Amino acid sequence: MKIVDARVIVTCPGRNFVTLKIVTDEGVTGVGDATLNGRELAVASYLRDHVAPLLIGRDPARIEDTWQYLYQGAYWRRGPVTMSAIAAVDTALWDIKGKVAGLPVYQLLGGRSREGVTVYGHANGETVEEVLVEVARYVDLGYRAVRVQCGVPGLPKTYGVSADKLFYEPADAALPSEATWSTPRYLSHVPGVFARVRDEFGPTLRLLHDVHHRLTPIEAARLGQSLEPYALTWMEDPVPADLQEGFRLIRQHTTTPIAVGEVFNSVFDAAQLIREQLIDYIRATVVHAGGITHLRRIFDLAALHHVRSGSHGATDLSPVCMAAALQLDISIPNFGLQEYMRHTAQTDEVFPHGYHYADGYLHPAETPGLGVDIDEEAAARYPYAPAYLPVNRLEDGTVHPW
Ligand code: CS2
Ligand code: MG
Repeated sequence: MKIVDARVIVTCPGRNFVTLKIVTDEGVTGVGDATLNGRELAVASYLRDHVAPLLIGRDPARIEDTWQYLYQGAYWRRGPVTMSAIAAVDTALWDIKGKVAGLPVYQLLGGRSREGVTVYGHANGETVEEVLVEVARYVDLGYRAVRVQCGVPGLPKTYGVSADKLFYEPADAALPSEATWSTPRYLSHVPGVFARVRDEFGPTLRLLHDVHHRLTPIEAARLGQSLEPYALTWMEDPVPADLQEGFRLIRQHTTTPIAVGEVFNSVFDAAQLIREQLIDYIRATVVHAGGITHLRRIFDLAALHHVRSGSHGATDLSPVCMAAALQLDISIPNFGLQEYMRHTAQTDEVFPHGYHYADGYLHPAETPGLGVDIDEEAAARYPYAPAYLPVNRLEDGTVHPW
């Protein structure tokens, strides 16, 4: 079998997605997600101009060899653009391998380790009262884990808090919008929100919170301490993770578990965090961390160090990424949680998929391969539209990590 075509499809059914479709001479096809939020066309060009020509004529069965060829052969290693492009190729090749074998990809990864993939949804509101209503909505839908984000009094708009419920889109403008941040206002407000949520929903509902990298290590340590009575499952992205040893300071002060990794693209972004057991959950995902092949390597390293998975699953991770993530989630020994932000009906129309939600779990498709495809005719009806994540500033105007 040989690869005869590798098409890059850019579509915007409510938000932008970049998808690679690999076609073989025997008619078997595979898909891979290549979406990099706000930088979509850079990956599309990388794939179209620099990767697709190298794939033609290759044997699609050689997944590991193709990964190494693209990673080592480029000379320029790592980085989100490169690793998203490699991820798309890798994911599409696993899809093809599954179809050729007549098995869902998870069977090729060692088979099931669990009955379903526990997911968490986003309950967010401007006020605590709104948050409580949103948490109840997820509990009613059967969710066992809920991420809680609340507006901060005195700040006009908080990232991760939106008017739309069940679905929302953080990339909200054709040029970046701006949000304002105040650490003192935030730190004084958040513990009270979790006190109310615990009070209302009891001790067993798993609660999570995303800090979006906005604190320094000592501020994060204080937040972690102040949240200890409410027994969070995790505090996410407490600080930017460029300085991995920064997490030591947080760790020395709090037992609130830490999750990080949605912007990671290589095992080397996480190696120190994992080896020193500075985190509890690694949130890298298929599309941004080099595909199934490389993410499995990260999860294996994590398994040796008591770190569990908690893959990113916001709306910018397409149904193709979600389908691939579920194949890994169901098979690895150290699965923790999977984020699940629902897609719009238009997105679901463009990406027909066989995975489904039931009673707090996602279940991967049982069909051969990943169990997802792209409807190219539907995709063509939604042309690319520039959209960026907001930029965050302190009250004095200083640009601040979002
Ligand atoms: C968030 C996302 O889902 C999350 O955990 O951090 O909203 C994230 O900011 C976006 O997916 C970035 O593309
Ligand atoms: Mg996050």
